[in-house]
Amino acid sequence: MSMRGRLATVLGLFLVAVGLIVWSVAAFLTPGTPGGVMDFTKTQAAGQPVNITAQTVGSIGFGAHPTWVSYLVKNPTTGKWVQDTTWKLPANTLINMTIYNYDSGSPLRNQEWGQVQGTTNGKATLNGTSFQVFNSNAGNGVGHTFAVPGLGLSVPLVGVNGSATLCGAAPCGTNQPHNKITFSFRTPGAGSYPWQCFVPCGLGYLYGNGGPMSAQNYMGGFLEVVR
Ligand SMILES: [Cu+2]
Repeated sequence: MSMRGRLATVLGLFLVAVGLIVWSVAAFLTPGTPGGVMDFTKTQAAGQPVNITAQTVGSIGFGAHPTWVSYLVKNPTTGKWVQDTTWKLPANTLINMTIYNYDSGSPLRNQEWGQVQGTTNGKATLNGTSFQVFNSNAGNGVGHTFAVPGLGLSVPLVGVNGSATLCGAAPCGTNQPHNKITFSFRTPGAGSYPWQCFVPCGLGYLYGNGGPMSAQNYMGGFLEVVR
């Protein structure tokens, strides 16, 4: 092969490699499509605690309803953010939850939702500080709750300052205004346990309870607990 031919081949291969790198980075950064089941049963040894990382955003920024509020969850294997609220979990196992809330808040209509309920120690942490109840009439209020009625579990997700420039499209990064909320709970025996947000955050819908509030993969989903 001539020098020119060899150079062309090398250049061609280089461009293919660059293309592949750009494609994989873009694929990683683009959130996954909703509708699947996020499996948390295979990423740790049997009986070991399961770590779940989720985020709540004021507007998802993509898909059929880009302006809707939504939850996203981090794929435990790939680390990729996915808009998927059906989580497969092992039974009788400690779950360590970390939720990054990127949304602003407001006073709760029912102050009961400001109380942490059903976690292993009856508490949660807000940016590293332990709390049992959050007074939503103070500060930035509450944006959402993570609640599993069947487990008596409910944790308020304290809002960020609404006058700041908030993350406008998911997945949001920790360089954007957020509150980090952590708590732990134990899964019961096998079964399907619905979870949801109880803050009427469906802006523009009747009483705030339509749209994302009543749509799976946005403000609610299922814990599919398996043996
Ligand atoms: Cu909500």
